[in-house]
Amino acid sequence: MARMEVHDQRAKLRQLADDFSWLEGHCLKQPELADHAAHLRMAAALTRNVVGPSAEGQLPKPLFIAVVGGAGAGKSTVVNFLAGSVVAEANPQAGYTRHPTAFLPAALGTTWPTTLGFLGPLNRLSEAKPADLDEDVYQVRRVPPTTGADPLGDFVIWDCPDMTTWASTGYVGRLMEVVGLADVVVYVASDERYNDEVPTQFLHHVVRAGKAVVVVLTKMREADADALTEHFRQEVLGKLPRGEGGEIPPIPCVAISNLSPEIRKDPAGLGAKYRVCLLNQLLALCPTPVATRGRTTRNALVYLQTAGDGLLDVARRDLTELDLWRGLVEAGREDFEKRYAREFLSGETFRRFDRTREQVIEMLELPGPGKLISATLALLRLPYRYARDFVAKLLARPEMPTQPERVVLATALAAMLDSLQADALRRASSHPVWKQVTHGFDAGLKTQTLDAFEALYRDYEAAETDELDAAAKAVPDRLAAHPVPLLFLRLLVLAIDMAAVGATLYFTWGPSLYQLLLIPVVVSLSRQVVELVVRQVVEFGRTRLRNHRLSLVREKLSLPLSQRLIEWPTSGGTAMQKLQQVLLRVPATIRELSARLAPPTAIKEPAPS
Ligand SMILES: Nc1nc2c(ncn2[C@@H]2O[C@H](COP(=O)(O)OP(=O)(O)OP(=O)(O)O)[C@@H](O)[C@H]2O)c(=O)[nH]1
Ligand SMILES: [Mg+2]
Repeated sequence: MARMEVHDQRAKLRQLADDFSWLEGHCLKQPELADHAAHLRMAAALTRNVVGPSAEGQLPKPLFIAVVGGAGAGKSTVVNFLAGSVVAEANPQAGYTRHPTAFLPAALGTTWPTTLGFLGPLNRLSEAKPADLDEDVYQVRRVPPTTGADPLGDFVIWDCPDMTTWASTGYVGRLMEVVGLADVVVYVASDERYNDEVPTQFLHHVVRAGKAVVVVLTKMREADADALTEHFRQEVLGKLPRGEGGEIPPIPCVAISNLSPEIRKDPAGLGAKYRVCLLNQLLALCPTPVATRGRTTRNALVYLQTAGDGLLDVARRDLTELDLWRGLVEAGREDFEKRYAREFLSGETFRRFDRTREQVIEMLELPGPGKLISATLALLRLPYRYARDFVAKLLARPEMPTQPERVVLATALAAMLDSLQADALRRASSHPVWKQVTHGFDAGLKTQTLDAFEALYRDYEAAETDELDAAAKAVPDRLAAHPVPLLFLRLLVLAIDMAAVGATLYFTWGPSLYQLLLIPVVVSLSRQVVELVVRQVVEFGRTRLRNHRLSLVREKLSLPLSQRLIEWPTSGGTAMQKLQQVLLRVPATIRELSARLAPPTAIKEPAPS
């Protein structure tokens, strides 16, 4: 691999482990996701301690054994049996061991993994300290050399803290880090607490992570050994989850019955019977370092893939709540628009259109010599005009004072924000998204949104002025641009007048003064008809403008503002934004790693029979 590539891959692995850790923290904040937290912690540990070193071509030696179990189960004692001498501090106080200690066989020399980020958050102690030191540290100790070949010469043995309180964040993180590293996990359970819930749950995680497991049952009476083993097989091992698709070897059970203090002090001599049995089972699971580490890595990748698939579960609740937020904002936007239509548009008369009407009627007057006719007709209609204006004045209702448009919009927006704030507050205890939105409102989200509105409004105002002008001038402009149809309309209007006059004269023939009085009435009537038609045309334009105005408000104001609000929880470096980032990044990185480390093997064609 080129240097660039190595560097790139390291950064990606580090990012992946960090993302898992971040997701774990995210889950710990939500009680119903606590179960995922353990998965994610395991995934982070596997990334740092198995996948990372393998990707960098770390040698399969040393292999790692992690000895785990409930408090006081006898883990430290089992470590001594594995090492063949008393190296670990066994202590009657349950929960004594508080940080992991690695015991290096003499045969291994100074070999120690050097991958960056190895054992993640744990710092290596430079000097020996008591096993009950309760800090995020680990220590490395040497096993004194034995006479003859050491059967576990390739293995580092880890004495681990218990997992009794592993649901809390305390020292269990240290345990998980080492379990992630392990090629074999030795699970110790004592007779009185062999079926405790928390250690058993932990065993489930270990198996799902694809670790090879050896069970050691301790402290039972010699006579009960077989019965207890059988019981454990059925009650605990029988209920293990199925693996994630990796190759998980069967789980052997070794019984170490109640040991006298003398045997405990001499594991390789007086305790040899138990020790040999334990070593045999363990070594049977580890044919060669290459095969063993290969399995650990493959299973880790399988686990990471399923962890990647499980991410959506982690985020499902968040995404549902985000959808809910989106729905609330959308509903708020619709209310906002309805309120604008009701409180402003429906009362808005667009006075500008009154001028349009007059303009159109003027345009219908005859030009040139026709002016004379128009003037005559106008003269004849004079009494009608006065009467009409007089009646109109009588009937006119005082105009309703409407609020300025900007005020109506700003008020509607403020109301929408208040209602969103109340909604978020009501849900604040149900999910972090709402808490975040509530904090946002406390920190001025409303003012920010109203400021954004003011800025958008300037744009909107410019657009609406142009639109009003264009809409009002539409009919006169069109008439002016088409002189032939205009002339036709003018003649039509004239023809109506003439026809009315002609018809009146014809039907009431026999000249008299009354008949002459009828003529102003008739031309007034025909004028009334023309004006009605013009009014209808202009009114049509007005309605169209109202609809347009609503879509203009939507386009320039309500959509951008609601979009802003919808995106608010997932922008500006918030937890939700990070969540979305991580959800995209993690599966992509895992796919890439899997492709690089375990290229899919070609499916073999079945041999023709
Ligand atoms: N009687 C008897 N005591 C044992 C046996 N095995 C271990 N012990 C004692 O039980 C106590 C706990 O054993 P440890 O090996 O320290 O257990 P552990 O699982 O490491 O415990 P923590 O580190 O405290 O979680 C110690 O005092 C041991 O000496 C046994 O077979 N019989
Ligand atoms: Mg211990």
